[in-house]
Amino acid sequence: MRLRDITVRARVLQAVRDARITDIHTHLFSSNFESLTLRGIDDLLTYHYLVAETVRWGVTTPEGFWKRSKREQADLVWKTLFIDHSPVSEAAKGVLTVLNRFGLDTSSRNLDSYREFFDGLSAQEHTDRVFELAAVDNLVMTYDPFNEVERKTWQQHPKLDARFKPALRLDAMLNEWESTEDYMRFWGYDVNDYVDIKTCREVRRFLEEWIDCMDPVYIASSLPSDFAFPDASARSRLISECVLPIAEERGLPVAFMIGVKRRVNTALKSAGDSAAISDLASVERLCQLYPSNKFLITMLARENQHGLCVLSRKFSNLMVFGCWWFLNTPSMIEEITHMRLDLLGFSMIPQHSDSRVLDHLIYKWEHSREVIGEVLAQHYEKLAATGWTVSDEDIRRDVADLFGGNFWSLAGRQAQ
Ligand code: HDL
Ligand code: ZN
Repeated sequence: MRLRDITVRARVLQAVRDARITDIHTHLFSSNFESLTLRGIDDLLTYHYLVAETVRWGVTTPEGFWKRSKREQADLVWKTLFIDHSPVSEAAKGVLTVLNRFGLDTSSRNLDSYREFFDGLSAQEHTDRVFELAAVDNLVMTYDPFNEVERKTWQQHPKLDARFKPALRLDAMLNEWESTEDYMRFWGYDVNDYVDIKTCREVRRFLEEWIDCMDPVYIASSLPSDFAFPDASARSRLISECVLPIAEERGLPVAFMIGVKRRVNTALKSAGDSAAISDLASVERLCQLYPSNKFLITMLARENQHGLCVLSRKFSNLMVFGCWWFLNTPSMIEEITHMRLDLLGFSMIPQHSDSRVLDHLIYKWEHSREVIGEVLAQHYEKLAATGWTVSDEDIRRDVADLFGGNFWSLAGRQAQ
């Protein structure tokens, strides 16, 4: 390999390692939401990804797992996935990356020593250290106005930690309207189950009030694998008559995360969701019919990734983002990032972390930077092979676009 190629590779890997990140989708909470904050080793070990992987070994039934205390659950996960079998899955390796980055000795395999370390960290100090180790500048949270605890906290108008940006999450409205409309009626919105004109007016009022209260950077919802648009469902009318008009008016992107099959195994609770191939034609129609709306789209099925990239070439109001959930593994990130660079160049958002536990920011971004850096290096090496030279500024500009710039320009804001 020519000297210049080695420097290209080294410069790209360094630029990705140094990149400051806006993490556009997480389930983390600013410390104002103390009771909802997950952090430390027991929360890491009882992450629903690891619950599913533990129960697979037949060491307990799901019911038997849930009956245990969180500490006992963590003990069982640790024994099953780390002691009785080597922890090679992405989520298990992630726990070790976190421990290692905090300078803990993973070779000791001493779970109680890790507990002692995390018990010594205040929420604030823990948050600061994680942001520093992960080199994340800010992240977007998922706020669900239909979650009682979140609702109550928002209504006290909390002053958020500036690193935490809200997104208004509408799964309950779009995917469970039959039950959600009861809540909304109870809260004083004159709605009914067939989403007539009056209901649309009231739903728009609800959205306006929450947008005024939360100042979200986007509106979001996951959508089931059988999502179809438009159709005769309440969801379609809520999207076309309420969500998209308000989002357009407020200049807010709409993030649809498509392809989940919720609770295929109900006994596993939050670990019981699965994935399935979804209808790309519905995404096509959303972009076609609503050219003034800005769509952030990620899909859960590996089989949908290529078609989604092709659609993104056709519609500049479609920004593809992330390797979501079961696609957030090194092998899938590599495949999908190559595909996106080949088809979209730098006009896409390669990753979000989906972190649920504060410490996830460390491993999810370390693992993603490694894979995305390697993929980018190969693409720049191909440029170098044609005689095209890139300055360090070129590389840093491209990397900054991927890890925050593209999002903030889509959102029409600066990352303050
Ligand atoms: O719907 C979502 O936002 C998903 O990310 C789910 O929260 C899922 O449980 C998850 O955490 N995936 O990483
Ligand atoms: Zn998520």
